[in-house]
Amino acid sequence: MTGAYQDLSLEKIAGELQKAERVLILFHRHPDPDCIGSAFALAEILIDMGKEALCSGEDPVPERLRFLTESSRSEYRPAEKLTGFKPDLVISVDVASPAQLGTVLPVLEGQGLSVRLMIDHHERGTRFADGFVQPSAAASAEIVMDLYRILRERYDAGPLTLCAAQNLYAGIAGDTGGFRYSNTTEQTHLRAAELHRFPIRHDEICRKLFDAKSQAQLRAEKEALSVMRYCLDGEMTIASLTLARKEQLGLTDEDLGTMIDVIRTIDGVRVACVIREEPDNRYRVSMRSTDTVDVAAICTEHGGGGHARAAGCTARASSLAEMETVLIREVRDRLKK
Ligand SMILES: [Mn+2]
Repeated sequence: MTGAYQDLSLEKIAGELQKAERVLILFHRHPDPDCIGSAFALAEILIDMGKEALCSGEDPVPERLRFLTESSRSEYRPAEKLTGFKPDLVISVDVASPAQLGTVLPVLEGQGLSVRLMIDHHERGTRFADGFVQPSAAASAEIVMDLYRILRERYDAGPLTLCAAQNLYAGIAGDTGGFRYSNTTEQTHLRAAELHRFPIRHDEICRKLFDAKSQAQLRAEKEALSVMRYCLDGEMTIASLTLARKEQLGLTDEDLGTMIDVIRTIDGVRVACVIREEPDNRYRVSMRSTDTVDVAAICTEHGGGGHARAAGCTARASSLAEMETVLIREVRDRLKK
């Protein structure tokens, strides 16, 4: 459902980008390799076309992804520090719902700006701008590659820079779990193959994305395994982290992203769920499904979004126990179907 917003072709979006002089590219909160890779690759492409391009989002580029943006000619700038930039086009990449833009939206509105275009591949979410949403794309970075092709053929986009190629590869590798998830298609591999024409260090990118772990991340994974419960006859795992425990273990949000991975890979588990307490009775939920259960449907009901097999939301509940009960019930109802 697109509501009042229009689906646009990539040709149309390319035309809008061509006309713009200063482009602000937005990515989602709790950034992942796909949103960072897509945003910074697009910025590089636009800078090559003689434009100015900045990237913004509620959270800065996480430490573990800085290797992607270090050599970029663009930069991350928090929304409140954009005054003076005055973009003539604001475009979001990989953002499924306005909630994922977080505090950026009101800050932009305060500057008289709104998101005019969106490029995304999430199946579910809440549209907030005209744009191109293609759920069959494994990553938003795939769509940025298609957009680049049009900019190259029709307008003055130059050859991809190594930085752009690395960012695109990281986006695709990130969202496909290193080409292992069910979203990986022939098209995904063809696009990745195209990026191999550049001297990208795919081995290094994948090692940094998937293998390299900080000690804090391992503490978080250890915690996930030790507090994890099996529910629904072992078909669901759930692990919760309170604010107090997070503090006690010295963990930051950046350290928590892989907690879900260690509890979703257990034999027989069809749905895995990690709940992290946030201030003011809010709970950040990550869900993964290994088969038919559409976890995006559950997360959408709580204001989030995502893919059928990987989704998230930030929901409200009176307590952590209540949050757990609600989610277990929603999974149970879907397992029965
Ligand atoms: Mn993505």
